[in-house]
Amino acid sequence: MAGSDVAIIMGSQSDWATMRHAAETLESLGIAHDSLIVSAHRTPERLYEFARGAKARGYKVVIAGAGGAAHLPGMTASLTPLPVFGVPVESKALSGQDSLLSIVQMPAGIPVGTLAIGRAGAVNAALLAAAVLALRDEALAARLDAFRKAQTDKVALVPSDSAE
Ligand code: RP5
Repeated sequence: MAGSDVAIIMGSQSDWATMRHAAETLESLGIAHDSLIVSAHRTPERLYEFARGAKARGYKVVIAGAGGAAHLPGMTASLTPLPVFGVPVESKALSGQDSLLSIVQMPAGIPVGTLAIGRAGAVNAALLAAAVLALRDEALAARLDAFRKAQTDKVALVPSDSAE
C-alpha cells in the first residue's frame, strides 16, 4: 500500500471483473496502485476513512468504479482534493446507463472525470491517470508514448478476412 500513486476503488466484489482492466493497464505501465472495495452504501464509514485520508497516504489519483445508483465516485470526490475518475460499471437492469448518468451528472463544484461504461472506461481511466502522473514523470511519459506507438503499429492498413 505505501508508495502507490493510484487507488482503484470499487463498490463491490462484482465490480472487479470490470475494474481489473484498470489495474492491468496501470500494471503494464509500471504504475504502483492499490485496489480496494469501498461501498458508498454498504461501507460508508470505510468510504469516509479512505477518501479523507487518500491524499495523506500519498495517492495522486483515484479511480472509482461503481454500478447502478453509483454514488461512490461523487462522494469520494466530495471528500478528497485528488482528481477522481469515475468508471460506470455495466448493470444488469439498465446496462450501465444508470451507472453512467449517476456518475457523469455531478452538479457544478465537485468534478468527477467520467469514462465510458465497462472495460473501455476502466482502461481509459488508467490511461488518464497515467497521463496525469506523466506530467511530472518523464520515464512514465516515455512508457505512455511507447504504449500508444505500439497500439498504432498494430493497426493494419488493409482489413483481413481472418483477423478479428
Ligand atoms: C454497486 O452496486 C456496486 O458498485 C455494484 O456495481 C452494484 C451491485 O453490487 P452487488 O450487488 O453485486 O454487490 O454498489
